[in-house]
Amino acid sequence: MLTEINFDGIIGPSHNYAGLSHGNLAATRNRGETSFPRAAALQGIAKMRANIALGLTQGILLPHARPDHRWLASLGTRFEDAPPHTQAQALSASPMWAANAATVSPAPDTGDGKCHLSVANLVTMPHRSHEWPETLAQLRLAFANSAFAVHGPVPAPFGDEGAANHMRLAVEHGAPGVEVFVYGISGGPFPARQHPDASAAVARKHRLERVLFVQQSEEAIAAGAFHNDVVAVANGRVLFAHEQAFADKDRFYADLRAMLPEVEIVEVPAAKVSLADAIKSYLFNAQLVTLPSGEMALVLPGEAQATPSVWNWLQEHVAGNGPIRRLEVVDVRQSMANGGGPACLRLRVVCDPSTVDPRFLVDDDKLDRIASVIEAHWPEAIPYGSIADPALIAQVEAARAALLEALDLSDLLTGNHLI
Ligand code: SUG
Repeated sequence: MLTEINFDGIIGPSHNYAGLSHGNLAATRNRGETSFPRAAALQGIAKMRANIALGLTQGILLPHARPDHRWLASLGTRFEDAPPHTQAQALSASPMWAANAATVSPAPDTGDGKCHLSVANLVTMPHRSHEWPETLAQLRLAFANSAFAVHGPVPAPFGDEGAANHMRLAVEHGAPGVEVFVYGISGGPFPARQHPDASAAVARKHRLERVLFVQQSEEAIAAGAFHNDVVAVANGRVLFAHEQAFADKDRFYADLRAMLPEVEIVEVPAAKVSLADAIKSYLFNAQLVTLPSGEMALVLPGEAQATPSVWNWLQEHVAGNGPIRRLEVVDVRQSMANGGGPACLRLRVVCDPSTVDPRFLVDDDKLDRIASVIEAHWPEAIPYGSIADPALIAQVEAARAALLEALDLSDLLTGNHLI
């Protein structure tokens, strides 16, 4: 039985505000702030609990080794000797944003009937460019079953940021779907992080037949939508998007309707919610999910409730006949301050849960155990000026080791699994 599983990135103990992502307005605005890794990780756990309470299946991906000594060695340095910007890049907890871990094509969409996953190279941002080897190692463990095909990254310089720029529409999760790859060409002052050739390569490797390639609008990137999932989200047969998300929406909508006549497009007009409000509130970085009842819910960040234009639009939608029937508000403020909302924190995989390594699946009891490790080991606060402090580094490394041990995943500690 095919089910959608949300794999959330556990927020790592080195979570900090170094402002490393040009074009990500929240991250650059909060540069230099004190971060609260323990609270951040517990917010992530609470979000997972909210999803489980909705009746959804939940998985996890693990924090990576930080600082990344292997990456530093490949740059000919060590953490203590590296310049401050390199130290920050080596320490970022950015693997928490699992929507950028990989692109996933469920089995009903692929030529060989396997669920394909391609790890994202994330080459555009230096602090994210070294995530993929460890992500790949985790994917190979979690999805070792022959029901899956796990691929390495598309080579540089074709930037690939994974599921954040990919949407799947299907009448139901287990039915064949249309996969939509959204790429950027230009973003005004900001980089376009998804290269069209990377999207095309992933679609070929996944042996997809029903595919659309759609350009993200330049104005959306320039306004701070550094990934498509900041301005659009899809689930089942519903596409929920801002009016200004795509460069040529009329053509996209027409192509999509031709491929999936059952599609329902819920477009939020700029006159009701400006692009700026959509990006500030992360309205579209919500998890649009199908509940066991068959109804859809939107798992939203508190910032959406706090933005009047957004909340008014949502109230009207729910009061009317729209497909979103329920709103679930979660507090992921620590991640949001780095530009990562509820949807950034999760990677969706449609598969049979019995084919996934159970160490990567969670229920409330396991989340209790993870929360105890976080409470005991995660730093309470990281003032930006202290990110190179040796005592902090020792705590960060010990915290991850304690978590991996508690989850019987110490194999990931040695680094031997990395290519
Ligand atoms: O890549 N922030 C992430 C946020 C990713 C959000 N993901 C999705 N939209 N799916 C990024 O810009 C900031 C980290 C720092 O500055 O240390 C950061 O990497």
